This record gives sequence, C-alpha cells and structure tokens, in this order.
Amino acid sequence: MIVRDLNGKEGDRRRVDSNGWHSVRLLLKEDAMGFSFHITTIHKGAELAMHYKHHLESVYCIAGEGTIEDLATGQIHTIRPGVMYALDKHDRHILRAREEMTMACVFNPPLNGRETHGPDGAYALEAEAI
Ligand code: 9YT
Repeated sequence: MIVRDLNGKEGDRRRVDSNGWHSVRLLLKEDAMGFSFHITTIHKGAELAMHYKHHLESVYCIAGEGTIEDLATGQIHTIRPGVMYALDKHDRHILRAREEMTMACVFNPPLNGRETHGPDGAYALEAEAI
C-alpha cells in the first residue's frame, strides 16, 4: 500500500511549479500503478494552452471556477467543483482560471515526475523523475 500526504515534506518534495500552475505528483511511473495522480493548482487568471499528444488525462475540479475551450470545436465548458473532463482524443484545449482552481488529475501513461509543457503544449514521454 502507498500512503502519501499532500500537506507535509512529501508534498513539498513532489511539487512542480510552472507558468500559471503548480502540481503535487502523488503517484508516478515508478509506483507502477499504470497511471499518475496529481493535485494541481491553477493560478487565478491563468490561461493555459495545452495539447497532451502523448498522454490521456482526466481532470476533476475540487475547488475554484474556470472554463475549458475545446480548440477542435470552439466549445467552451464551465469548470466548477464536481465537473470532470477527460481528454480522450488528446484534445487541444485552453484552460482559463477565473479563480484559483484545485484539480485532481490522472495521466496515462504515468508521468515520470518533472514534466512541464513544451512549446507545443505537450509533455515529453520521458522526463526526469522526482
Ligand atoms: C489541468 C492541467 O492539465 N494542468 C496542468 C498541470 C497538470 N495537470 C500536471 O502536470 O499535473
């Protein structure tokens, strides 16, 4: 069994900061679960264009409010607590945070640890571990 606390030294060690967000990566590839699991904070006012070409991601909003724009269709969905989105087609999207948002995120294949977005909005398949 794996038990980890977001609030504590383990959470600090697993935190990755980038432009407009930070994320605590609670489960990673090295844990051999077949997915990674993160608690991500999107900063208020952030506008993030992303395109996970190599990963599938699902995201559940725990707190805060914003929108997600599907760049294939132009459709804009409100994201608030209780709403989940899944990028099942490696969908190009823009996430906009009206307020700070807390999100639970799952990636398949799992992240190694230190991934941040490249200029194409994707994470590389191989990256440095935590
Ligand atoms: C919601 C989203 O994709 N935010 C970017 C960070 C990502 N969730 C991560 O790497 O934890």
